[in-house]
Amino acid sequence: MRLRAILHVDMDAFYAAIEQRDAPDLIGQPVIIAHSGKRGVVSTASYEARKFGVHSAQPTAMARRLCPQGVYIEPRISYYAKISREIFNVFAEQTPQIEGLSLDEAFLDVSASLSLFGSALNIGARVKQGVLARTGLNCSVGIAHNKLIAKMASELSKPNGLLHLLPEQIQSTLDPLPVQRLWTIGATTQGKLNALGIHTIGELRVASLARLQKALGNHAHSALQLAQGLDERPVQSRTEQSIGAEVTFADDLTDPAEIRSALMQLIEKVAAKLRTGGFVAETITLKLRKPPFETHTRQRKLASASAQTNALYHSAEALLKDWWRQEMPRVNPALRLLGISASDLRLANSLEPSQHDLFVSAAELNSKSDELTDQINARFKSATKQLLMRARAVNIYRDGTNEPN
Ligand code: TTP
Ligand code: MG
Repeated sequence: MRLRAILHVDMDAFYAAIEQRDAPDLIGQPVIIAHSGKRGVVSTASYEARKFGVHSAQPTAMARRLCPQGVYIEPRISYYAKISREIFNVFAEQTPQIEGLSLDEAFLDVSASLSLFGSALNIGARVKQGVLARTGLNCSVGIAHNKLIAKMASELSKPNGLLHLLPEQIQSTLDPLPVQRLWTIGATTQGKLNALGIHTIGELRVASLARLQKALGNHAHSALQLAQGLDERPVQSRTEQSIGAEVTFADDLTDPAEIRSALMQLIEKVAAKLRTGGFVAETITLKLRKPPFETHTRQRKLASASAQTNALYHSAEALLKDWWRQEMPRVNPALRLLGISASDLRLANSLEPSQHDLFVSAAELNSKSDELTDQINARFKSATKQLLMRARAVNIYRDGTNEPN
């Protein structure tokens, strides 16, 4: 059987590296990209700052205690998303098989590109050169015959690394590492494994399935597979993917106004994810469950591909209305679960509307207020707050008193 060639590319200290690139006097300094405010958290920290114990998801207040001399910068997500699109353009020059995991991270299946570009290592080097030339930023590239090992290889190679783990090197490389280094093994599973006396990947690899099943149940088999470096999951390129969100209500909803409000919250979430990933969607699907378990789906194409909250909401609401109309004549119409998914994804056009346009179209206005909402969402997690702030964001921009940068 021919082995696949998979690359995992991950930018080094992505947000911090961008800020250092833009202000060269920050190079070599502990730079911390963090939300300010009482409950703000750190998005990321430059490698210089990590020496002080500063890391992603840490409360900003704690980072300030650990590294008071650090340079603290508020994240500029939509700017980073723009740079992310340039990086993904470099990936697209190597292969169409790209699975983006976040703004700064993707799997590339380059199996079919080998005859064109030579070895996988060659392609990895091309990616690094291309990203550096186009953006001035460093990334790390891991290469292997599956996603699990490629991802671990890029982590092991950081920063600015390039590492191809060959099948015969996998066992000896993985065995000494702690189990939590296995991609998809989280803190809970780690705790359960540690309780069994299993700390390293090597110890997990030789553990008996029966013993693992007691602690991990159904996940025992896949944990063993991971420890053996086995992973058959395909690289799923964007067009096959969808972005979605769903909610199961503690009490079935019967009030159309409440259902619409739940729909708006889901749409906000999905639209923000689309924008963060730099996508627009052509199709929207609504999933509706009546108590107890009867599930319906309704789908429609958007008038044009979009990631704008208003456009997505407009289509989803039409689908919801259709469904509700059909359910109305029945006794006690109620909704237990509501889900939204956006599919037929394409890369958003990176062309920005001119900054100097005096006449801003409704679509541009929406996209500006969406951009503001993304920044606000990053700060305010509570759904009610998001809705309130969105309403305010639209007004702020219409007034022209506080234009987004
Ligand atoms: P990561 O790739 O996890 O981190 P990184 O690129 O900053 O550093 P490295 O990969 O070299 O270890 O995440 C990419 C970006 O995503 C990161 O720059 C900031 C953002 N991010 C958050 O906002 N919050 C988080 O909790 C994490 C993990 C990342
Ligand atoms: Mg990264």
